[in-house]
Amino acid sequence: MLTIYNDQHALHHGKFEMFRGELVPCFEVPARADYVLRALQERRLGAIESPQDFPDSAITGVHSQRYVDFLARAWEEWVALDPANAQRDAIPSYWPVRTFRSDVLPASFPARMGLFSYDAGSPLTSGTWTAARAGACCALTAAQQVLGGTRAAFALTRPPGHHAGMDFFGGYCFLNNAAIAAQALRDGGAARVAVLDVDYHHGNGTQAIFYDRADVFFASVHGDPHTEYPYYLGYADETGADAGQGCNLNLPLPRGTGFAAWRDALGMALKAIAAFGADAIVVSLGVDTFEGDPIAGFQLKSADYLRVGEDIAAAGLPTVFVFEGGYAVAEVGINAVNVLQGFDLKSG
Ligand code: OKP
Ligand code: ZN
Repeated sequence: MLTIYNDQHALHHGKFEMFRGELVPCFEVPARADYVLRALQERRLGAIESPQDFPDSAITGVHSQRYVDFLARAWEEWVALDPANAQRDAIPSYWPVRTFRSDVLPASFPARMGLFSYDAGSPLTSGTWTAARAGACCALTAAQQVLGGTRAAFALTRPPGHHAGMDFFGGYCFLNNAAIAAQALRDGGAARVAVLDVDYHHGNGTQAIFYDRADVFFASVHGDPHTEYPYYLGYADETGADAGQGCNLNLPLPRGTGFAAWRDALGMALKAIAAFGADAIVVSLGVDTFEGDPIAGFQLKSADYLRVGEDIAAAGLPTVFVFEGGYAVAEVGINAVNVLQGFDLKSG
């Protein structure tokens, strides 16, 4: 498995996230990627290459220009509010919910930060834009390799991406790397692309980006949003809109679900992707489905991830893996690389 990696991910290093009325240390830390990199090297899974650079147009295919402009300048605006802010992460605290306007961009930076986000758990730091942009370039490079005939490639990136929407950040995500890769596959000639999201949390951003499109199928297995983050999207009755009707499949499962039931759901997602007639797959590879994950509730064991990789390989399609969640830091490398190794063994 070819891996695309860049150490600029470490420039995104949030200190604290808001959780139930207090600031707690961030779960989404640079060490996560370090563990995955080390596991890849130890198992000699294949070449590890640096990303190429891509123009902003590769990002604005799925994100709005005004959101990209906001992100690119956010840190300098935050520090301009108060020089002491250089020592503090930026966290939003106002949001324009229903009845407020989102067509007017307030001059106030905190007001704009709220307009472009949906939670207080995703601190924006001095290096967030650089890290997120480098991550998107990893996803784009992986997609480029797969378009060029490589069977599969893994974008080892953080921060994750699948909660980020067309014009908002949240859930630790700023740029939707999986959506950016899927759009690049489309632009590069794949007529029909599927995004398979196996992270514990529903990929609300990816779903929303492609919800009314017939050319990108979104399938997700995740914790039931009635009780699990992101709560407001990810229900089974969300099947797509307009031309995209029938091109969205949510398979929510109760907290506590173990591998047998989870694997059945994965099988349903893969069956739907085959029926859709996808030419390529982008996998949002979160391993927070692990039994030891501190912020999630499924019960997968490390060895189960080998089977996950095998099942995905059996689809027989060119595949871009994009790293998402997984917060049991010491095990995140074993679990993610088990998926990739299972895939490699099965696909020969
Ligand atoms: C990102 B990804 C934890 C509360 C949950 C948001 C979780 C985002 C997960 N204190 N906060 O899907 O792995
Ligand atoms: Zn997750």
